[in-house]
This record gives sequence, structure tokens and C-alpha cells, in this order.
Amino acid sequence: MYDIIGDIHGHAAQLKQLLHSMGYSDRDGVWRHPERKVVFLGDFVDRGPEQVETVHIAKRMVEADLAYAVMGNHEFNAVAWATKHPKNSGSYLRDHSAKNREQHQAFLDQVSEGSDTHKELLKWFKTLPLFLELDGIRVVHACWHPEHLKSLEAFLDQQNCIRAGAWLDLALENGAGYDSLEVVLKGLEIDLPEGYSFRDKSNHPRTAIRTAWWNLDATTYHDVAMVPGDEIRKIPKLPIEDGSMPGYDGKKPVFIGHYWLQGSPAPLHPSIACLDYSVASDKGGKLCAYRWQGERTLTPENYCWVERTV
Ligand SMILES: [Mn+2]
Repeated sequence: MYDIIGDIHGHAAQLKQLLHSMGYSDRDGVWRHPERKVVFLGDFVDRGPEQVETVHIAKRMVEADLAYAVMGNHEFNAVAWATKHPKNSGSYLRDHSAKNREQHQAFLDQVSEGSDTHKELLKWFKTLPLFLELDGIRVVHACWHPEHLKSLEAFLDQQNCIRAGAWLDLALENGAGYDSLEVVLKGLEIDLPEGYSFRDKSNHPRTAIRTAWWNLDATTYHDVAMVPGDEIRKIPKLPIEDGSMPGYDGKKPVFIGHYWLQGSPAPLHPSIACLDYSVASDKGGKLCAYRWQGERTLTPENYCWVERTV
């Protein structure tokens, strides 16, 4: 059975505390449990103070066959940042703009850009699958979207890992798999009807909304929109076009991270759980896990977490 752990973002102290609280112990540098395995939901890095240690804990568990892990958008970005464009010399698969550098700086400082540690971590990130179909559960960083998962097949190997030659197609905005990769690792956005817009956290006007794709009863843009605070009043209660939301078949529970949730951990839907409870937030948050016992219907009782206060 699995203990599924949400986005850690470099908070190794909370990870060790959470593993310990679930009955895992550190034996020769590898955390293990007599009966259970961990499933990590990605975003090991970005922001937090112990990113290298966090990756090492997860990597050693995966290598010892004591854990599974999927790729988060920050692992994808870390690889794309360090990968030279094969045709345009001097450019990279992720643009080295000031904004991108600033977002990535904590990681680059901690690994020491270009070092052996940096290379070792990137090498492991490349081995992470984009999604997992395990016995009884599904796992993906942001959005289980069957159509986009299907179109990603062309770029993945048998283990759902990005093929060596496929990074270009996934990382560049005009790449053949870019849109699908974005949905699976960063979530589904949809365009608002003509004439509608809202302002994002940085006060920029936007015409596409992030969606709460797990809200399977939603019928309007207003129902699915994830926008800052009061901006929700600008989102129309007009019906969403048929086929723009993925739905979910509920055949197995699916676990996701990515969404920086707050409040009391609980399933988003009886078969959909997000385990990202904002451990890396400036305001503090939780590192959250779900102790799966084989159930089809997820329950708040099986969540556990450690708090990070600031
Ligand atoms: Mn993420």
C-alpha cells in the first residue's frame, strides 16, 4: 500500500518529520517502512531551503524500490533551463530571461550551477515519469487529462518518461507536445468567452482561467475558475463549451499536487485528491500525505500532515 506525499519544494525537515510520523525510519540514508511504499507527486525543488537533501531522500527511496515519483513542473523547468537548444547556439530550452532566472535562483544557488550535484539531480529528473498507473491508483502532478496523456505518448518511453530526443517538442512553445505537457504538469487553462477578462496576482489582465478540473458538476466558467479573490465576480456564469473539461472516469482514485491548497486537507472529489497544501508558502503551510489502504472512495481520515509555521 502507498503513502502519497505532496509537493515538498525543498522542505526536507518537514519531509523527514512526515516520514517519521508515518512509521518510516532512516536506515543507512534510505527511509523505509516494513510494509508500505511512498509515492511522490513531484515539485521536490523550487523555493525551499533544503532542495538537494529533499531530492536525495526521494531519489534514494526510488532507487531502492521503496518509492515511486512523478515529475513536477519545476523538475521539467530545471532540465529545460540547463539544456542547450540543439539548433540555436547560445539559447536553452527554457529561456534564460531575468524572470526565469529569478524563479530558479534558489535551486541554482543550492546545487551550485554547473556542479556535479547539479548534473546528478538533472540526470535523475530526466528519469521521472510524467504519470503513473499503479495497482489501484493513478498519479500525475497537475491534471489527469486522458486526451493530453494520449497525445504525449509519442514523446514518452514505455515507462512514461520523456524520450531523450523529445525535450525540444515539449519545452518550446511551438513544440508539438507543448500544450499537452502544460496541461499535465501545470493544469488546464481555458479561454473566457469574447470580451471577458480578469487580473492575475501580478495585476496583469488575463483572458484564460486556470480551472478546477476536478469539479465534475461544474457547468459554467464561474464554477471552474481559479482566480485571485474578488476577481471571481468578473467570471461569467455562462455555460462552458462541451468537451473543454476532461471529466474523470473514477475507475481508480487519482492523486495530484501542484495547486497550493489551504485549509483542512480533504478530497476534492470522492476519487480525486490534491496533496499540495502550500508547505513552501511565505505564510507557512502543510506538507501533506494520504495513507491509501486500497479504497476506491477517498476519505479525509486518511490524510496526515506536518505543519510548517513561519
Ligand atoms: Mn507544481
